[in-house]
Amino acid sequence: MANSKFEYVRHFEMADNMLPSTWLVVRIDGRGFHRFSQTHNFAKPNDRRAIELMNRCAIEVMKDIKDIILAYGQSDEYSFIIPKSSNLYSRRSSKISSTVVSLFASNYVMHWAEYFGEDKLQYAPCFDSRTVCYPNDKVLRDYLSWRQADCHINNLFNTTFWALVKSGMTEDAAEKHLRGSFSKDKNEILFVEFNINYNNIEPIYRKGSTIIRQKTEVTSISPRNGEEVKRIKLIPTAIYDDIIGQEFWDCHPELLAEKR
Ligand code: DGT
Ligand code: MG
Ligand code: MG
Ligand code: MG
Ligand code: MG
Repeated sequence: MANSKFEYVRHFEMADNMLPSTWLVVRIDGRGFHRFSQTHNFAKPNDRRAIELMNRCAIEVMKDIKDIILAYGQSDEYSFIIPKSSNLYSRRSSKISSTVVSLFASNYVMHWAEYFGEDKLQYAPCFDSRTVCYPNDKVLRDYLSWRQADCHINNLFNTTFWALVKSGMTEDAAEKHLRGSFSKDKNEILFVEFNINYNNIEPIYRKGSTIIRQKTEVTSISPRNGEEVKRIKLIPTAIYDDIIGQEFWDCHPELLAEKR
């Protein structure tokens, strides 16, 4: 008997398939990472271990979910891009969101010690997730530009704020000092007072991390004759480029190509 009398309850489930032929973006974001970063003594303004762990999780997600063509991350968030042509999980929104975020969070816990060493994980981290569809390439690029601009604005602020605090200003005073300031003011404070040229700060902090599938030569040992075999594979790899300008997209034309 395939059917039971209980099976009608299936019809209470609502379809949540995302529009076909649109870009899908899954964005995950750490829940309460203001507290999480304090509890785990994240370095200010940027903790290299935390960023590299986030990147590792995104890479593991992309290794598992092959439909994702690019991921962009900064702070406690990551966005995963799924192309218009994808039919992943029949484009069901909650199925896609929940699978991506669950994989991400379990990898975060699984790989924590590789990045934080003796600094133990104090409590279970949690991430939220949403899937949004974007109708065309322009809106998708504007979405990614929005996230990278957010990274820049926050990083410039945080870099200046923590430089002021580390030089002896109270957090309240630094906050007041920077209120209403423009980018050029913060660049000037960094340069004049701290001898920091903001543009020389490592791109991983200024630009965030973009994971793309890069052609990489991998060497394996043939089980047949024990000889080395070299092959080109597409390996998800973190880069720290500007993704707002045209140049990145010209260098990677496959990302926006219709057919894949
Ligand atoms: P939410 O997302 O509404 O649950 O709340 P939060 O607390 O996660 O806030 P959100 O996502 O707007 O901001 C991310 C927080 O994580 C923010 O307080 C800064 C912190 N954070 C992220 N990366 C770093 C880092 O590398 N170093 C430090 N010190 N803090 C970081
Ligand atoms: Mg958060
Ligand atoms: Mg928030
Ligand atoms: Mg966030
Ligand atoms: Mg099942």
